[in-house]
Amino acid sequence: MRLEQELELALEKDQLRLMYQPKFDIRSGQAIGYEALIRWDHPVHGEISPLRFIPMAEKSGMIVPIEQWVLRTACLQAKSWEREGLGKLPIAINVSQVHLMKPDIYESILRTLEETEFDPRLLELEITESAMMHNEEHVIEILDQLKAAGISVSMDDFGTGYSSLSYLHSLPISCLKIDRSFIRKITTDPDSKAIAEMIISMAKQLGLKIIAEGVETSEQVALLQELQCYNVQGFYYSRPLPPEQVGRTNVS
Ligand code: G
Ligand code: G
Ligand code: MN
Ligand code: NA
Repeated sequence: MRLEQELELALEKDQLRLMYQPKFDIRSGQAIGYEALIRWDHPVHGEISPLRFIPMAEKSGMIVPIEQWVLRTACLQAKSWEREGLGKLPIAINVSQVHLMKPDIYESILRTLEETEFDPRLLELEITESAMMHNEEHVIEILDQLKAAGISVSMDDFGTGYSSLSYLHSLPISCLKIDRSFIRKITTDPDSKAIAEMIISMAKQLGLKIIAEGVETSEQVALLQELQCYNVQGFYYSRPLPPEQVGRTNVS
C-alpha cells in the first residue's frame, strides 16, 4: 500500500501519538505551556516525521480529521494532567492552512472544547505566517471568532513569510513565535541578531507576546534575555516529551 493510503488508516489503527514540548519563561525557569507535536509510528518504517506526512495529509485532506484528533487528544491529556494534580496547563496545537480554510473550523473546535470540557482560554492555536497569508479576509473572520471564544492564536515560524506590518496589525493574534532559523544564528550572525531584535521590538510596539523557537545554547538564552525576549522553546530547555514525562521535569 502507498504511504498516502496507509496514512488514511493510521488514525483508526491508533498509530498516531502526541509529544509535548514545553515553553519556558527564562526568568522563572518554569514551563508556561505545552505544544502538542504529532508522531506517526509506522508498523514497518518506524517513526515517520511530520515533515514528511503532514504535506501528504494536506494534499489528501486527511489533515482535517488528523488535526481534529490532535485537538481532542491534547485536551483530554490536559484534563488528565489536571486530575493528576499538575494544574491547568495551557496547550498549543498546530493548525495547517488547509484546516484553517475549512468553513466549519470554528464550530468544530468549539464542539471539541465543549465535549472535552477544556477551557478555551487555555488553548492556543499556532498558525504559520505563510498559512495566514492565504485568503486574508477569511483568516481575519475566523481568528475574530476564535478570539471572541477566548482562544488565542500565535503566528508560527515568524519571519519566514512576508506579512506586511498593516496586515499584522489587523490580525487578532496574541503572539509571534520567532522562527528558529534566526535563533540558530543569533549569537554568530549579526544579521540574524538584528532581525530578531527588530521582531522583538515590533512585537512590543504592537502589544504582542513573543517567544523564541529552537533555543539550543546558554549563549542564545543570555542574548535573548538581553533583548528582553523572556519566553523560549527549544532543546536547551526541553525536547518534546511523552505525556507521562510532562510535569516531572523542571528546569531552573
Ligand atoms: O516535532 P517535529 O520537529 O518533528 O515537527 C516537525 C514539523 O511538524 C513542525 O513544523 C511542526 O509544526 C509540524 N507539526 C507537528 N504536529 C503538527 C500538527 O498537528 N499539525 C501540523 N499542521 N503540523 C504539525
Ligand atoms: O514549526 P514548529 O515550530 O511547530 O516546529 C516544532 C518543531 O521544532 C518540533 O518538531 C520540534 O521537534 C522542533 N524543535 C523544537 N525545539 C528545537 C530546537 O531547539 N532545535 C531544533 N533543531 N528543532 C527544535
Ligand atoms: Mn509550532
Ligand atoms: Na515554528
